[in-house]
Amino acid sequence: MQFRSKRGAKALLGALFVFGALLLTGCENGSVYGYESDLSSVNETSWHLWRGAWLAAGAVGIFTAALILWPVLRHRRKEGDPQYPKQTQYNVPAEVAYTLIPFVIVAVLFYFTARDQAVITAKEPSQVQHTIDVTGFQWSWQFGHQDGGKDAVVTGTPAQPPTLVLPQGERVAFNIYSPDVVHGFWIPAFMIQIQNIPGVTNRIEFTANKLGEYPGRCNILCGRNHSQMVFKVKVVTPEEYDTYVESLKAGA
Ligand SMILES: [Cu+2]
Repeated sequence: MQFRSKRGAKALLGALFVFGALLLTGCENGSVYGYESDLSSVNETSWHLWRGAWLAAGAVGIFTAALILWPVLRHRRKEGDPQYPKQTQYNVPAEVAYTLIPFVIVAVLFYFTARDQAVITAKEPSQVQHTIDVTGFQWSWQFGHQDGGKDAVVTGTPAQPPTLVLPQGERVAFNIYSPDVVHGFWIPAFMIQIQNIPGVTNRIEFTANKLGEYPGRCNILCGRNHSQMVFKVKVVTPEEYDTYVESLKAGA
């Protein structure tokens, strides 16, 4: 980029500043970060980590852009300057700084990630009100509602994707199975994904907070019809949930 005048440089810096300010002042609760902050118990933790990571990335990006643009704009070669500026490699303070600063960034991200992951994956058996077995198979999903015994099972097909019905405000434990290859149980709006691994039972617990319907998907490339491994999540009131499980039993 060539700037004929200082005005061009100032305009660019101004645009960067406005962009940065917009990024940093994103609204508190909306989906400006692509997710809602309170749709599920996972969002309540993950959303803040997600936002924090974006803000940190934005701050680092703006700082780095400024470090690049400052010499580019202010220290351009003038008439009479030598072809190359004075070379200053092996500057120990500079090298220590650019080793230390990335280390600090990674350490901070690691700390918050580990802290929040512990919350998200915590098992609280005394607070679990329902247990659902989630089996991902080539190429659909099966949801077994343990409240209803062996018969309260929904099995989907690629042509008829199943619906996972969840009770609003009640903590559900999910046992995650696969009989064939690795699948990924993913509910994007709930900021949750956990792998279905053959021979391993993964477990996750969470609470759906708001009534509504949300798309679910497999997010591990698992074979030819991977793209058809979709399902729907429907959050209903606890009373409706009980009625639903009863109807599954009766219909079986
Ligand atoms: Cu799959």
